[in-house]
Amino acid sequence: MSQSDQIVVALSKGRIFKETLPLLASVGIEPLEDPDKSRKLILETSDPSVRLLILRASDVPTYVQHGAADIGVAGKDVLMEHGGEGLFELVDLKIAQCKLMVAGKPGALDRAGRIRVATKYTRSAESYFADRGRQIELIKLYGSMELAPLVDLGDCIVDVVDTGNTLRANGLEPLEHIAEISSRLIVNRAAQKLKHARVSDFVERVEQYLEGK
Ligand code: PRT
Ligand code: MG
Repeated sequence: MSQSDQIVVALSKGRIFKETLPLLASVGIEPLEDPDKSRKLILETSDPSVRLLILRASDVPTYVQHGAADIGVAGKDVLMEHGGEGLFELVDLKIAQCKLMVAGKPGALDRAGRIRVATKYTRSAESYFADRGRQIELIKLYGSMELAPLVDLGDCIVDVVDTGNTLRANGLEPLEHIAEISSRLIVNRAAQKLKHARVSDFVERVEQYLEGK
């Protein structure tokens, strides 16, 4: 098999992997192992020309940008932070849907002066508050953002919210809506040209599956 027939797809474990499985199955691709059971980070599939890389969600755009993967599935939240260099965002897969929100204790934003914002979404938070002319101080976190306001690390957080149960369980509430989020099919810019036939076949089959849903 020549290089241009091979295709590497980058995914993250958890919800994106689970929700991408039916989509891959529809284009005839089944992983030969379950990433939640296997420790392998490269999974062969039922299609000998397709391999899956199992990555941290926020690393997917980086692997695709640099061509370590040809195709990837990443949340719009992750893509907004990455910036999209070196890749095309081709299809809205409408999976792993949620909302990017400002959240905090009730009334957390009703204060004069700088707001302290704890988040891993620093780029999105910066541009959201800048657009509204609100001065902020960013506190960079890598996870469990819901904890921060409880111990006065920041006035509010910027995080993705699905059911809102995690906010509620911690006495927080959604305060402002930043963006609707879903996962996107992304493609390395060079692969789009050099592996055109293989990549566009994959993308078209995914689009057909989505249209038929
Ligand atoms: O876990 P890790 O640090 O490796 O990365 P990750 O958390 O970004 O990965 P993962 O697999 O949890 O999420 C992958 C993608 O799924 C995200 O980039 C989003 O695009 C999307 N997504 C959809 C979500 C959620 N729904 C979601 N609910 N990502 C995270 N959450 C979190 C939420 O922040 C809260 O802490 O899940 C928790 C439960 O949410 P509630 O609102 O239902 O309580
Ligand atoms: Mg997570």
